[in-house]
Amino acid sequence: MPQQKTMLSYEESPDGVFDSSQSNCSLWNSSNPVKIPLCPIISPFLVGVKTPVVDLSIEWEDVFAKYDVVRCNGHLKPSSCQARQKVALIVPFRDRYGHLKVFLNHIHPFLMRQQLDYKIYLIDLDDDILFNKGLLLNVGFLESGKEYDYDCYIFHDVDLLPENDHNLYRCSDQPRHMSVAVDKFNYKLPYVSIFGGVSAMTKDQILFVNGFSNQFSGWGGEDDDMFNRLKFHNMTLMRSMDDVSTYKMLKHKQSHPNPKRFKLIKTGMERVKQDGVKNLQYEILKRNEFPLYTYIKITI
Ligand code: BGN
Repeated sequence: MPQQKTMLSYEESPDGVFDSSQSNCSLWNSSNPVKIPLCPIISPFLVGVKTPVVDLSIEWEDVFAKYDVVRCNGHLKPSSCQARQKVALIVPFRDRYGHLKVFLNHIHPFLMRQQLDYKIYLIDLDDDILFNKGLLLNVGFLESGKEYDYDCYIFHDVDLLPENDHNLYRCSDQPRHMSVAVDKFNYKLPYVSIFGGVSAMTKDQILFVNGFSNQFSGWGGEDDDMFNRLKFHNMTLMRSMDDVSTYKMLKHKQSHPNPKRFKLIKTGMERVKQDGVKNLQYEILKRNEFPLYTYIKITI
């Protein structure tokens, strides 16, 4: 693929490379005339623990060349069997291309081994607006849902790398917190109601609680508010076994915590009906289809 050469210089600003001109994404059309069997419940390709390789100096070119098979804007599905779940991986993003490279290099083979029908979405916010993770997760849910009938939405920080592929990226009949044991927290749950890092919810679960709050600008609290939403709606939070749900966290500077987050959490359930996915207004500034992910930048 000669286009891949151009990728090298795009680490800081990948706009425009691999534009949506890739029209041969036949994987995307689910109208497969040949009936293929359902994939096994447990994929035969799982290997268990696989320590993530954190090579920040890896070249984009190498990442793209390695996963040349993922050509359709970050979407892939098994060719020999029908995946059991269609999964959208929603990654809130701001200017962390170094981490993104390492993340993609790790997560694509991880998801492939699980025989999922999946696609990766990176959702970014206008640079002039304070980062707002909950809002970006809501946008990721809404935008990905417009193009495919996903069974499962996985909200995923870019700096978390799953260490064990028995940690299945699927949804259950209750919302699931997946990043249970993170190395930064000595592989222990920091507190029992934590819902941040990596979590999985179905469309119905998300709509039932009206998604995340859009009010948490800056670092922290949007996941605690989501926990309250789940509780408020009498849902049960599920957690995977902590020996399987282990993650490596990439190092980064701690963002500035939002001083208003405590008050927002306290008053969150007064706003739950009107603050969420149902009446979120935003505008798409950019949408770029890259081979390993789809990038969407929005403003509000
Ligand atoms: C918590 C944050 C979460 C974050 C975790 C892990 C708050 C709200 C005040 C209680 N919550 O402290 O948003 O996911 O740390 O980093 O700051």
